[in-house]
Amino acid sequence: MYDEVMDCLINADGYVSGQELAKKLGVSRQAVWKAVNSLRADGFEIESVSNRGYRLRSLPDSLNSAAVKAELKTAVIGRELEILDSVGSTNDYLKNLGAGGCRGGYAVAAREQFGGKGRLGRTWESSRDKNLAFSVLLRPKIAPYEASAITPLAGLAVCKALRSFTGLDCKIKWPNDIIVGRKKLVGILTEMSAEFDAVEYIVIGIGVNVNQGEFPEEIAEKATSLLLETGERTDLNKLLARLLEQLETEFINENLELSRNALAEYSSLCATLGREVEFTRGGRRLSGAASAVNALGELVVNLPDNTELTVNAGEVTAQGIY
Ligand code: BT5
Repeated sequence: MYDEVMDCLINADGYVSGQELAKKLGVSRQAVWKAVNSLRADGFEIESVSNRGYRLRSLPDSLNSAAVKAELKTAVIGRELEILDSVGSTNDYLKNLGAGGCRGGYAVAAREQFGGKGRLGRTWESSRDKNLAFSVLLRPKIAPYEASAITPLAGLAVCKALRSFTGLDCKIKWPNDIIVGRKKLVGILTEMSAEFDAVEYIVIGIGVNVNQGEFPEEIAEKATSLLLETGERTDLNKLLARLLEQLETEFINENLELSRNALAEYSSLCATLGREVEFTRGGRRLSGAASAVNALGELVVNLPDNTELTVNAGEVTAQGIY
């Protein structure tokens, strides 16, 4: 009843009476009243005026699936959306659903994520109700080696959505961190379950620092948030809807491939290109100039002896970023 009453209030033009709602939904006025109270408890501001009825004044600040859906214009991604109150990791939660057969496009976000994962066993920090921590599941009909475009496309989508939503000069740190200036705003963790010749599902996990004003000491130097960069609070529900939309646009338009167009766009937003980078190869520490990203999403590095190497994973530090 919660969702139905909320849908009616969101779509109503002004007041709707309890009686009208009860009749439309085929339930008692008592049931409508209970649903209104649960909505209020979740942060929906609902006015009630005798003889006129209920009117929605504002949507909640904290993540709420109905508030996201009221904004969302996608066909697939996030059409099925679950908002969890608290979870260890949205990626792990969604991988479980993936193993159980949930559909492609399924998305999960959490108000609180207490065991957020980074790459290579690292952790991702996020305070309750301040940030976005969400994951999206895809079921592309491709072989594992064809999945290399997904990570850069996800980075491109998030970067473009944040640029247009906030006006900030967000850039991509290869392969797919989003940064503002020298600091990290977004981390992305892509995980895949695959047979030898077919992908079963891919989970893309995205953490965005939104309304967090302070970070734990260990990351205070390298982390930033939309609040710190813009001085303003951002509506988490609207931002999540925008991010899901841009992910869908990028994945569908590009057919999950890194087309020339997408690669050119990615490269123009990639802050790593043109910088000195360091990485480890065969146990040796190497450094060179990052010159390009190739069609497989790999970083092309020119070494001082004029040889060229491609780097496809692991850790690359770029001078001047972090
Ligand atoms: C990442 O790893 O940046 C991927 C982070 C992905 C997080 C999302 S949230 C939703 C989904 N569910 C999950 O469990 N994970 C995904 P990596 O490149 O390894 O960076 C991790 C490093 O970034 C840490 O070792 C810290 O130094 C730093 N870090 C941790 N939390 C941060 C934050 N909130 N902002 C900026 N830097 C952070």
